[in-house]
Amino acid sequence: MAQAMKAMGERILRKEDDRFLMGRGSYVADMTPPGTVYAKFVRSPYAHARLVRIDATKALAVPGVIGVFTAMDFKGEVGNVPTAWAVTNADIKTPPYPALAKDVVRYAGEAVAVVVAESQAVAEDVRDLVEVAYDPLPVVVDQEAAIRAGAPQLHAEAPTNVAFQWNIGGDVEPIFNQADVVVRQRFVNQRLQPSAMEPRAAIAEYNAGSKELKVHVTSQNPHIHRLLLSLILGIPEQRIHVIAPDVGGGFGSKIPCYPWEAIVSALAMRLGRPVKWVEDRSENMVATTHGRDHVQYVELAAKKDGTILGIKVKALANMGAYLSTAAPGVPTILFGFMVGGCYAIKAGRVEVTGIFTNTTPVDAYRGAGRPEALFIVERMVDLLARKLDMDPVELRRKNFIPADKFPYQIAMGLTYDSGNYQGTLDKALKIVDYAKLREEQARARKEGRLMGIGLSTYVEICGLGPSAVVVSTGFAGGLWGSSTVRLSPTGKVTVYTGAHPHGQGEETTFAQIVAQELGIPVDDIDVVHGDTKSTPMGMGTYGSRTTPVEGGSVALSARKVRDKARKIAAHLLEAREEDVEFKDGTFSVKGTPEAKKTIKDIAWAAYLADKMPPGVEPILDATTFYDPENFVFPFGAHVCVVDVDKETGEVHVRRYVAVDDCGTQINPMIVEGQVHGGVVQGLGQAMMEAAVYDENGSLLTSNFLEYLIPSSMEAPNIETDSTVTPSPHNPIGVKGIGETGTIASSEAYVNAVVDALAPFGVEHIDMPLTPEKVWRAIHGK
Ligand code: MCN
Repeated sequence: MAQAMKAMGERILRKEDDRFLMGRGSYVADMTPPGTVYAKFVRSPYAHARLVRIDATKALAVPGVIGVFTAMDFKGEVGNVPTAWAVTNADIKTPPYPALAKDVVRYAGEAVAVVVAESQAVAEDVRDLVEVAYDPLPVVVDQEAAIRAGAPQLHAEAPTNVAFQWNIGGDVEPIFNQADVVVRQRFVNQRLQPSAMEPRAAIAEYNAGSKELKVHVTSQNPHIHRLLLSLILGIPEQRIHVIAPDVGGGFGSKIPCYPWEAIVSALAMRLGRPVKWVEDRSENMVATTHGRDHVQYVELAAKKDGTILGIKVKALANMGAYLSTAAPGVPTILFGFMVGGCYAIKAGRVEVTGIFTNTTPVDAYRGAGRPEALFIVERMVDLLARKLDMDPVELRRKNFIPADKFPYQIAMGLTYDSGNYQGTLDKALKIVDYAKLREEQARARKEGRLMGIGLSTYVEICGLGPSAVVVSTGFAGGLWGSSTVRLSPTGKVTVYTGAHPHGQGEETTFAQIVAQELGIPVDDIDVVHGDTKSTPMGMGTYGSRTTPVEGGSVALSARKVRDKARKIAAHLLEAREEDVEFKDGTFSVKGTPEAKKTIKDIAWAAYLADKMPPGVEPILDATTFYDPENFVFPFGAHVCVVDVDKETGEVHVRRYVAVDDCGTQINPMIVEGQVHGGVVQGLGQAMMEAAVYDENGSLLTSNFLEYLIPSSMEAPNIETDSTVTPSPHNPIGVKGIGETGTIASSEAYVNAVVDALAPFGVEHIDMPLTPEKVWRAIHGK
């Protein structure tokens, strides 16, 4: 059967892969409008210093240099970068986040000046000729050190470097007093550097005639970028046209509006020429936001029989030197609500302190808050199992929220929409043959071999909004989804979405949704995104929200089109609307099947508009702004089986099984692809990734020799399977899948390694589990 006829649930190849795999994509760096000049930022090598003097004399003497500009040159023109998630009830401090440092630099990599030249090469060379005199100040990079008395201070507005203090949950002491056993652990969820294939880039063009600023930028959310640029530059939004063309991955790091995008825009207006800035990899490592970076103190209380009673968490979140766009919401809202995981825990209390340090700002990174939360609860459950001498499977089963109790309100107040945690766990255990693995492990231990089995049974929150809930947390935007579904006279479809997929595949899956609703072949449906002029105001792609929220909107728009088409069909067929049936793209009259019109016929009729029913407008076209009534909560069970080499500390993943439930699947092949990518990203954190600063605040991991990410050599074979528990409130029953793998996999891996090392009494190792760390744990160092 031709691929084109398939709709939801089908494993069709991605429409976008033709251009991505054949080098036909169109990225910001590929574009060079006539007359383009090139910007390069001069960045501070010091993590904390007073700016004494900037001397551009030598740089300006180089042929081809157009100018060197500092903060003073943009006074009154470029404002500070606003925080879009000023979390409520957190006494949040938002010190100025300047586009270019004025008097003080607060992290190594902060921009102090910008060079503009006729060529990229000259701009790059000249960057090093700008002489900047710094007066170094004391540095603090560690969040625990930053809140100690006498620590260096970053901002006058934030005494003791505290950016915010947030908490959730009530008094857990009464529940803890009923406990027979309490397990305690300190965790370091290390800082990571999102390593998208394409670094960031922007090209700004200003049309003095129309007074319009056009910015091509690597963005996950062009409309949010437009809003933030408007606020920073003081230009009305309708005069800013933001286009995010193909984007080579983001993983959260392309959500924020970065100051340098505003500077490039201001330069284009000043110089009257297009200004292009393309980040190089070294710049990307210091100037693109980092992720995670928590220190967590956790206590889990339980009865002797394994019934979990309550959880207490104190987290210290390193925010870096400034609060980036979405940053405060990540270690609070996206973290705190989820620390109870998929267990029927009676009480929970989470206290989070956001802390300024002399490091690159931290913001969302795949999973954003949820990996930090699920890691805690899944490790704590294993620690409890060890303490009670119970099998971790049995302990989990005992405490799961039962499948017949959904929708289920958790102790933290959220309501999980649907779930069957037992179902995914059973399936995963069957695939690995858990009982047999445990037998094998017992034999291995007798023979002195180290084999470990690690579980992760997770649930996560995604599909952000509903708007009212998200805005109540302090987020400066409703998180609804938007779409227009428009049929041309010949019955082909264009879907305009407020999302901006950048590798996830919605050009295909959104076409599948419309194909399902309208019976039109996928090949006849194009999805347009990423341009503020052609798409409805939209909130972009992150938080695995695109399919549940934006996709929900697409389904609703398609249904509106179908309803309108049915009215026109009934009129043309001289039947009552309720007598007209719709199947496989054709309207027919009940009882007289020969009386029929295809949706294509109706598209043509709606274009001619000469025989329309009274009150019905021409053209098949509908727009929906869909605000979901709840979040969606995907879940699953991952099992990791490892062998550890006692002599070298090396870990070999023997099996990795992921059974996930993201509700109705639109394209199971894409779902699996997302799980693969997500799992490898989570394993990267567990195995090797870590951003490391020295005591002077220099990022030691500023290239791919020092900052290790997993390659195909380290990535294990990932066996995927699924169950399907639709979300009851979503128009198409879907939940997100884009982050589940990352949220689930690091704890599955660490649980497996710690399980392998149980004979040595090892209870915990902080990530990344490098061979050296594992070896030290084995040898008691
Ligand atoms: N899908 C499906 N059925 C479902 C759920 C999803 O067929 N029930 C499909 C979707 O239609 C889409 C894909 O799976 O094609 C992922 O959808 P979704 O879970 O809605 O996630 P988003 O599109 O919102 O993507 C965001 C998510 C996040 S938060 C990060 S970070 C991430 C990720 O996706 N960054 C990525 N995956 C990435 N993949 C690539 N290639 N590049 C990135 O930067």
